[in-house]
Amino acid sequence: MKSLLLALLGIFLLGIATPKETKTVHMKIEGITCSMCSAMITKKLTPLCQAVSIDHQSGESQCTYETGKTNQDAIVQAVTDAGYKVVEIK
Ligand SMILES: [Cu+2]
Repeated sequence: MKSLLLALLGIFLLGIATPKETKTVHMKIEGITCSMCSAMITKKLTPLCQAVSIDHQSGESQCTYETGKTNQDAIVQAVTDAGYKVVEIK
């Protein structure tokens, strides 16, 4: 139990010490018809991403995330959960 706490503390301190690495995923999302759709997806992505931008006319979107916090698959899954489909990842 004590070692677990120490391990957690270590991870915590490491998280502070290391600069956060970010990546941006560019996706084309299908099924967006209006600004409400992009607002819905943004709401789903906000807990995962530092920055989200979605063009509701083209479906082109960008999502910047911390590599240690989440990954591309989780982001695609969040879009899917919102009821939309990622058709292209760049
Ligand atoms: Cu809509």
